Amino acid sequence: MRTQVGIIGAGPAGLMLSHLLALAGVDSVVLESRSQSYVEQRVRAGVLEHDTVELMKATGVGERVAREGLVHHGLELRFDRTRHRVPLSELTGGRTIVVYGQQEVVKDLAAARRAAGGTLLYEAEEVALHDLTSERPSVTFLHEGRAERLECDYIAGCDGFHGVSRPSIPDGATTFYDWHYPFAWLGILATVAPSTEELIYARHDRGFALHSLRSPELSRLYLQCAPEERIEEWPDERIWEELTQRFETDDGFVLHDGPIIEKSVTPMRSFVCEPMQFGRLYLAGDAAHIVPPTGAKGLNLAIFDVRVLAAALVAAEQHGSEELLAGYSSTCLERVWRVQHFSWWMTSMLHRFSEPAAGGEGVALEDRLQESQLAYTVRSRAAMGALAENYVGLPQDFFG
Ligand code: RFL
Ligand code: PHB
Repeated sequence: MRTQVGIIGAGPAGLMLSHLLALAGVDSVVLESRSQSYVEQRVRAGVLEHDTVELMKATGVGERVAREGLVHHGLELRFDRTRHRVPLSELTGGRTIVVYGQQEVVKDLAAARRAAGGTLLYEAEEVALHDLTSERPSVTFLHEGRAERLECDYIAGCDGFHGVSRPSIPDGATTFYDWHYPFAWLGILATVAPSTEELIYARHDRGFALHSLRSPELSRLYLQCAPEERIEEWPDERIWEELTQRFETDDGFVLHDGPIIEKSVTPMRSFVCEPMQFGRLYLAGDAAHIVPPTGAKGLNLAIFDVRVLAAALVAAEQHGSEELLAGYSSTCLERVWRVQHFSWWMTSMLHRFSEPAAGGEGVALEDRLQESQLAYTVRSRAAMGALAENYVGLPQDFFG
């Protein structure tokens, strides 16, 4: 088998890359280890930045997000039993975010690739990368019981944090920056109307909680828990009780509960691989970096990477110019580090790092710092503006 660009992984990064390349006339093959239904049902992100949605619309995969996506103009920070609205659009010259499930983005992209005759091979096993520093790298794999070899000009590693692409780079060729947080998120999807119109990020002595949504009938909520938390110890009633306490306000906020249809625990880390490239292998999305989900950035960053990578691969394939490819990693990393900082900052401001102090004594320094930072953020228009412009996504031209 032969193609111009071999793409490992059919998540948002791999599928969007294949889609953008096809629009420019560059051929690709996407190899995915999971089944199509697994990939299209995996519940993950929900917040799309302004430019992510604009890109979907501009490239012909935005019809459903335009119809079904929930456009939001603000969010709420909740602490000390009090609500504080952050008017995102007002602070960013009219930019918005759109709430639309990641699996819906994946479905839309995969459908577009299939309609255009693209090759997506699901349930590819034993995927292995070869000859990355040669001009003819290749990928071997098993598909429907047959051993295959895909010869390519370039390989895009879009296979997420646990994929094979990054580990195929020899030791010492890249530097890893890695940080684990001392907590995780327990996430649920519930068939109940959201108790809020806008997302609520709540800081509470019992830990962080987030109220998000998917549709007028589906709510998505998260609560901070221990990294080693066992999901079996969280029956539905316990989850709702905990969430109710963390969202309580002095003005009587009511959290509606309902049947929980999905539950999972996500550990939190910050990770960057520098450079995002080795020989003719280019890493994009979670394969190259992980951000804690408090900033709602991972999927958006993955889309930004492949937008840069697609332009660079098109220049190389169609004009023989590798200049953009040479700058791929440094172009992406500017945004990656800005987003890393924002995600770390949101996480640090809203989560509980230590156990609640007994009897109110010995309150940790970080508690006081969080309280001060939150109060400043909602009182200062400049501070709120900084949160808003990062949250909706800094525009393309910000990084020069
Ligand atoms: P993905 O989505 O992990 O896709 C990688 C694909 O590669 C496949 N794969 C392989 N294929 C072939 N061979 C192999 N050896 C392979 N190994 C793996 C996998 O099966 C998979 O299909 O990475 P990609 O495309 O880079 O996309 C990144 C996003 O998925 C991720 O950053 C977001 O989900 C992060 N995230 C959020 N991002 C946002 O922008 N906004 C949000 O609101 C948001 N909320 C979240 C999140 C992530 C969460 N979890 C579960 C980690 C909320 C949560 C709880
Ligand atoms: C979600 O809707 O899944 C979501 C929203 C905001 C976040 C993370 C996840 O920060």
